[in-house]
Formats: sequence, structure tokens, C-alpha cells
Amino acid sequence: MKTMDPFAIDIDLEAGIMADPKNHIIRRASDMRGYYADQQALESLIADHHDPLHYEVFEVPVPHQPGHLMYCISVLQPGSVAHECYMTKGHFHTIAATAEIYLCLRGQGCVLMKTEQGKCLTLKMSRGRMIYIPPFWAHRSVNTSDQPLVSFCVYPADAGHNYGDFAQQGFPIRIFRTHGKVHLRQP
Ligand code: S6P
Ligand code: ZN
Repeated sequence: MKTMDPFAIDIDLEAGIMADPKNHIIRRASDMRGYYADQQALESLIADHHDPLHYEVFEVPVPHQPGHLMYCISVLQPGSVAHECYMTKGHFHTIAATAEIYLCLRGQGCVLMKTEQGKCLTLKMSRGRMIYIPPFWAHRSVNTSDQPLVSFCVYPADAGHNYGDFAQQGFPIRIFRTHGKVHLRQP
């Protein structure tokens, strides 16, 4: 591995904003086809609301090599698709035996996690809460509030993202919010 010089970046912890990110990944509603239970409601959202922003990831990248740590700020907008709370696609890591840390900076929500063996867990997120996602657990963020859900994530830089068949299979639990009340549904 090449050596490199240390560097620093600034993060506004209140606002959850990384100064001068080099990568900005944008996911809109149209990128989420297949992920929500009510596909027709998603199509209506795309058509009627100009394909609204769903979530963004901000990064200052490091080499994707063993030994390095990748980190980012993830911002998931509030909203729902036929009452199913906005969520990220979710993924296993390509190198499945790699963990991840999520530190919630803003908002309320949860991280849904599942294993290949069919175990599924959800842990709540709120400002100051850190979630440790062990190796072999797929993970997805879900925003259950009316504010953006902002997390700072750290993971091995060579971990990679395996989205597999998440659009078809999803997670064994879906999260809905009706009249302000959050509830889980097992499809
Ligand atoms: C990366 C980490 C997050 C997600 C981001 C978007 O390992 O878990 O930065 O990439 O929240 O989610 P997804 O499932 O679209 O990559
Ligand atoms: Zn991850």
C-alpha cells in the first residue's frame, strides 16, 4: 500500500454538513423503483412531485484498499410512499465480513438489518446514537420523522456495496407511519 499524508475535513455536527465533499451521490424517487410495497404510489410520487430527492451521500474519498477507512455523511429526506417511510436501498458489503458504524447527527429513524440466514433486527436512530453494524449484516436507514435523517458512517474502504436483489426481496420488515404513529409490518 502507498503511504499518504493525513488530512482533515470539517463537519458541522449541528447541521450534519460535510465541508467541501468531493463525491455527492444523489438518489431520487425514480432510483427506488421496486423497493416500496406500493409501486403505483411511487410512480405517482415521481410523476406528481417532479421525481423528488430521496437521499444523498457526501464523501471525501480515500483509496478503496484494505487498511483504509471510508466515511461519509448520509442525508435521508422525510417522506413516505403510501405511508411506507422513505428509506435507503440497503446493501450487504461486497466483502461481507466487514462492519460499519452509523452515528446519527440529526433526525429520527432506524436502521433495519438482516443476515443471509433470515434474521432481521431494527435499532432506533436519534441524534447522538451510534449503531454498530457487525460483519454479515445488511443495512438500510429508514426516516420515521418530519426532518432529514443525517448519519455519519464509517466502514472499511475496501468493503464495497452489494445491492443484490434488494429491490425484489427487500427486508423482512417494512416501516410505515400513519397519522404520526410508526408501525412495523412483516410482508
Ligand atoms: C455505506 C453506508 C451508507 C450508505 C448510504 C446509502 O456503506 O452504509 O453510506 O451507502 O446510507 O445507502 P445505500 O444502501 O443506497 O448505499
Ligand atoms: Zn454499508
